[in-house]
Amino acid sequence: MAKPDKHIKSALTEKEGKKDLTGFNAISAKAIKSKRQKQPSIDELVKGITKGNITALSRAITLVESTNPMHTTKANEIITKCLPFANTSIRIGITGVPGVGKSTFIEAIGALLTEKEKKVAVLAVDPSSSLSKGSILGDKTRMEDLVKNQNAFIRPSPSGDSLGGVARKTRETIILCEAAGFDTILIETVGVGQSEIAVHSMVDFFLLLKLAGAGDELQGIKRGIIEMADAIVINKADGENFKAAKSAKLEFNRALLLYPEKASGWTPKTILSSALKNQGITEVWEMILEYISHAKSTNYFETHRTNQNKFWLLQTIEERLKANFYNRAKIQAELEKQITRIENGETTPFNAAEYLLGL
Ligand SMILES: Nc1nc2c(ncn2[C@@H]2O[C@H](COP(=O)(O)OP(=O)(O)OP(=O)(O)O)[C@@H](O)[C@H]2O)c(=O)[nH]1
Ligand SMILES: [Mg+2]
Repeated sequence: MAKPDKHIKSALTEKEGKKDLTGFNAISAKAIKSKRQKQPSIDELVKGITKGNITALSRAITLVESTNPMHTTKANEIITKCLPFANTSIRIGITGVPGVGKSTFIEAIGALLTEKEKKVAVLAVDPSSSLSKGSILGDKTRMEDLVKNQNAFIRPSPSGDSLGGVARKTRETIILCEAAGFDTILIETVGVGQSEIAVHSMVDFFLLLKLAGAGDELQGIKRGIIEMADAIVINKADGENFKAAKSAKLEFNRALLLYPEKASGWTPKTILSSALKNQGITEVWEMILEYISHAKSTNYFETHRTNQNKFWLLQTIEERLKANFYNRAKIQAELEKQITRIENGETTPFNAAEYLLGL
């Protein structure tokens, strides 16, 4: 693929460009124009992606992540054209509190899978990363072997102000990665907010990483997340921690029995791992394969994906309707007035809502 930056550089170093400002501008404009011309077309990008070209894939993801409406239109077309090649991977969500070892675990399982000739894409849903940037840098350094691996592709979390926006971008990125031939998609998310619900709604298998010895409160894990998990992996089961991890496993196994049966008919499993020492990783992968073959044999795999698509359809409509409503100038002006009227006892919240919705 052409390198537009190189092109500009060579155009700008031409003698005339240096001597004469007008000429420089002309050359510069020419260079920019040619840069624009060198931007790959939608079809070129799609072709590149389906051939497994990482540059094309990255460019398309950048379009998906862009807030420029022109880019969004282009991205939508690319996604539509990639759809027939998508839906082919196993999508795995990995959650757990900060520091539990998600990135280290992904590095370990990523190494195992690429050894098995699998192509692994690692994505992240972390709406807070646009503020802190910390986890992006952290992830890249903690997955230093995987970053260099030819069969792995790591894309940090897209920045975005809303979880809905980040989730949409990640879902579209999954489609692009699948079209590019990635057969295993790992999605990391920090288990402290709403983001794990979003990730749970875009994966086939949801894995919760936990630490031994810390209560659920300490680990910031809500009951709902345990209920969503297809497996609990107690990480850092090494050194002095090993004993505690073993008893935590028994405890979780007992606790899991109290949860209602999952729609998939799958009984969640508990596994010990040390991502750092590369222990228990194969066991986790074998369990995931067992789950996938179970889910496929019962047709749950397909039904689940269809339901997820329905969920995102409705979710997107709701978000759009809400945004359209609140962004209207009339609503923005009237909302405050109605709040004051409620405070003054002049109207009720229900009447005010009726009034605003009727505007
Ligand atoms: N002893 C031990 N340490 C581990 C293990 N897995 C990860 N760690 C260490 O725990 C720390 C955090 O690991 P990460 O993989 O960055 O954790 P994370 O869950 O991705 O963290 P965030 O991205 O910040 O949410 C690092 O210092 C790791 O080396 C393990 O199995 N055993
Ligand atoms: Mg991490």
